[in-house]
Amino acid sequence: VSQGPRVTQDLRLRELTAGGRGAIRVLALEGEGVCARLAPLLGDRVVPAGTFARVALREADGSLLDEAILLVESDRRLELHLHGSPALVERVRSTLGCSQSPEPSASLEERAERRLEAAASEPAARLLLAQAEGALRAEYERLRASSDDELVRGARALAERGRLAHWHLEPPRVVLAGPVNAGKSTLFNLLVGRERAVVSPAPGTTRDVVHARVKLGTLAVDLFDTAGIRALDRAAPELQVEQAGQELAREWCASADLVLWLAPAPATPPPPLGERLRLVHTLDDRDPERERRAFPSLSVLRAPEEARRIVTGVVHSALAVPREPFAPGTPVPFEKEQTDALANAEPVVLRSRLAQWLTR
Ligand SMILES: Nc1nc2c(ncn2[C@@H]2O[C@H](COP(=O)(O)OP(=O)(O)O)[C@@H](O)[C@H]2O)c(=O)[nH]1
Ligand SMILES: [Mg+2]
Repeated sequence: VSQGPRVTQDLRLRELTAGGRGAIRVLALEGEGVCARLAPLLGDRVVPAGTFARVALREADGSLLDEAILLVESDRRLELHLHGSPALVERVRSTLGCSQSPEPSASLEERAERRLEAAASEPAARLLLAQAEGALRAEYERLRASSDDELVRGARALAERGRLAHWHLEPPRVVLAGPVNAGKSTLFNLLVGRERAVVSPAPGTTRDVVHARVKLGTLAVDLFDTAGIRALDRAAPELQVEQAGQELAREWCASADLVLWLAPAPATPPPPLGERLRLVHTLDDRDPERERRAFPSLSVLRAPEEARRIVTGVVHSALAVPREPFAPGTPVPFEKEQTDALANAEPVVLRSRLAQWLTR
């Protein structure tokens, strides 16, 4: 019998960062031949066992997914340190075809309780508490005993709630971007509530990406202030740091859940990010035309509280964050894997998934 290529299966992905949150997310990948499985994402670059390297993760079409730190322990285990977008982690997971095994031995209630300890906001805490007290289990049990029609209807309703709850459970990454001197850092400091980023009339002041967890209304958000975009003379050595800052800003925009493109009129054309981008005009105290704007317009210096309200409204509507919190005790799936399965599966598949979720 010839030895065909070994089928690599059962590659496990575990997240080491608590609760799947934070600016950096560390994933452990374990399984036979894990390095070979990762190779296509690395453009076949080899990182020897026992070493680490900064790598560019790319999709099949060559587009950049993320700059990551790769630590190779052995051919059976490696760690990836990614930037914190849930979408990015999901992409890596699906590209590698990993099985999702978030602590398989723990029950629904235990998993909800574990996440409760690190809940990012009050709505998230309330929602997780209800599931830790058994709301989701009770609904799964009810659905399992229902007719196919009722099962599908109930599963879709749960999936919709899971979708609405998503941004409370996984704080979105919101990036402030736009031309230099648009007031990005001034707005960032307002939202953070203290002087975190350097504000200056000198263009090119912000070079690194600055991060803070902030509250916008009831929603916790990971907010990033980036270097402004302006045309630079690439050859000028004194501008190279700023150039690198702009490069970084572009990368962060690409992996953000939402980009707020801040610009005083006339607006500099934003990058083509579609639904993940919202335009906001800034410095509107300087502009007599402000009444006629098609986009939300704010001035941090003239009306800071109004600016905060406007940004909160734009973020909530762009991400479709629900206005009303769930009633206490409402069953809500709190893991993406369950929400996805509930949204798409046929009755026979749903029944088997429910059985699986309920046995633990
Ligand atoms: N008139 C006015 N000036 C502002 C406003 N917000 C920021 N500035 C000023 O604009 C300059 C650039 O601000 P900064 O936040 O550093 O812009 P960034 O380059 O986009 O980060 C600074 O001198 C700020 O004080 C505003 O709402 N109105
Ligand atoms: Mg700045």
